[in-house]
Amino acid sequence: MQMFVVKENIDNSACLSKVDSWRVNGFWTSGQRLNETCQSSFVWKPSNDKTLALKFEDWVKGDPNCFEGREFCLNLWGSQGFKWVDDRCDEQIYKP
Ligand SMILES: [Ca+2]
Repeated sequence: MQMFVVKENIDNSACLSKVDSWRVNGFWTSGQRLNETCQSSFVWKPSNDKTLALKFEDWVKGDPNCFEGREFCLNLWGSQGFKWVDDRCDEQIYKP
């Protein structure tokens, strides 16, 4: 499984173009809540010492919902057109 690490602020069409070229069903990105609390905003974290503000958002309707108070990571969900979903960071989304 690949991780889509956003290293610079790109627009949504560039993001989706990259995703589509990989032909996968979904994967994690470097998007995370700034802190592990549901009130914390999402940012891109290309490394432990760097954060980037989101310049666009493309959430699935109803997300981010921080379900059960444990969804701190951002993935692109294939069955939802690679829109964004917040999910548990330990969730295994790759199913061979
Ligand atoms: Ca969610």
